[in-house]
Amino acid sequence: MWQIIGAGAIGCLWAANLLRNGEKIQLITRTPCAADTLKYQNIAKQQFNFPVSTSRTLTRTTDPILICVKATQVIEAITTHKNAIDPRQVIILMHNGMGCAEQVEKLLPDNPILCATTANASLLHSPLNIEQTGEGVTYLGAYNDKGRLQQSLIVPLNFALPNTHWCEDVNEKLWLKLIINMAINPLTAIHQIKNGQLDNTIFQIKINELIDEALQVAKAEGVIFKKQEILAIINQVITLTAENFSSMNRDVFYQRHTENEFIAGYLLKSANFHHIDTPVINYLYQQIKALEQAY
Ligand code: KPL
Repeated sequence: MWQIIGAGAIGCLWAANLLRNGEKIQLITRTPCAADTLKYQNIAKQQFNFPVSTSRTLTRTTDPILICVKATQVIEAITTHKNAIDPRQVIILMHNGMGCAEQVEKLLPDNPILCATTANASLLHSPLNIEQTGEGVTYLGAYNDKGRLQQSLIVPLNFALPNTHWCEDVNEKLWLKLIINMAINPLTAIHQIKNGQLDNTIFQIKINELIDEALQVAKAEGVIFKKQEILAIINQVITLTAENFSSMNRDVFYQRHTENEFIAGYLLKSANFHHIDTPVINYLYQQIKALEQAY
């Protein structure tokens, strides 16, 4: 039985697609959940209702745990359920931003840990009621040595959501997503605009500057990207998600805690360590922090 911590848009998307293939699922929620049916509309607009079990506590098994809460909630989730986690259980982390896996490894030093990044998009209309709004690639790879032996998990995951791949160097994919989030999320949150509005020249100039900074940091960490390729990918995401609000935009709008520390904050810590000057990233980081403090 797969246990998925976090019944948000992405947790429910994996739950629905694993259930569709006959996998057993338990969704772990922070607050009690009255619903016992997962309503799912796929990208082809077909509707499904899956009976699903939810619980506030983790059941003791040795099966994998997929953690789909936001980066800001990962450590709290692990701490809450730590006593029910078996050291043989594979922990899969799937969220925006970086910096959580290091902390998870300290809490669960014996567990295989995998990191994942997905470009599948989904919208949570109400508890346990989701619509898939975008199809994309998912990469999964090992964070620690024990994780390297878990490649077989790709089979049920790829069967659930096609275009899911095992990646020998998932770190590079995580960095790519981090840079995409750095380019899109703070600007759309500060200016309260949709992703598509970033095609405006004023924002394109800012994106260009912050990509220069982010790529220097990535390079110092041993991850090398070509600037023109990264800019093309970012602008493709901007076009494909033109009508969407980024997750950080919505967090600021609803006055929720954002993933700032795990996106800009992570880049700044690394920049500081490598003595790299990153004024644009720092400015955006401070702006988001100020918005959060004003809630
Ligand atoms: O991941 C995203 C988010 O909104 O958090 C995208 C859509 C890629 C924008 O950064």
